[in-house]
Amino acid sequence: MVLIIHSELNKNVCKALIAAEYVGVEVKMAENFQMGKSNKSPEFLKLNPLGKVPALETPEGPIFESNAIARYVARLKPENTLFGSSPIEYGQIEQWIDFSALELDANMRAWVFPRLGYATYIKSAEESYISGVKRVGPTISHTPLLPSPPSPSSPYSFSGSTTTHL
Ligand SMILES: N[C@@H](CCC(=O)N[C@@H](CS)C(=O)NCC(=O)O)C(=O)O
Repeated sequence: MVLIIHSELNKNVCKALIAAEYVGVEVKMAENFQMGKSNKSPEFLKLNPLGKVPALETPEGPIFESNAIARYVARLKPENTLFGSSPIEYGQIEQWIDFSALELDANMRAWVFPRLGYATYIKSAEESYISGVKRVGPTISHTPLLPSPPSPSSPYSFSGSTTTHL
């Protein structure tokens, strides 16, 4: 089974692509995807009415939200324990997914977007987001490491490293 994911190549779509590689599921990027055009098309809006990427096509229906897509992919092979195999493992995995999205990603986006011209720059707000990022740093540097995915065959794989941060 090959699943098609609609997106430009960005950090959000990479969540699913990385999970797919660990689990051994084939996820392909939709061909000729054009950000700002493809994601506004009627076909895409059937996958995600918000018009945001990524969106995944599955045989049973579409899924949007990058974390939900990554979780879906991670659970596709019951014999693969990427998503854990006990309540404590499920809890710890969800903990890191939420930590990444809510503590790290949210602060980084809010810090960087005004600098890129996507939002209004407010000095005091930037200082608060920077201290938010600095606060999570020590936690990240103490996270356990996962082994590299077994097959580095995907064009999106990160070659050359033997371990990867969770
Ligand atoms: N919470 C969503 C965020 C999706 C999102 O904001 N995607 C951006 C690209 S990274 C997008 O599609 N922007 C286009 C738009 O807002 O119209 C997820 O994790 O999938």
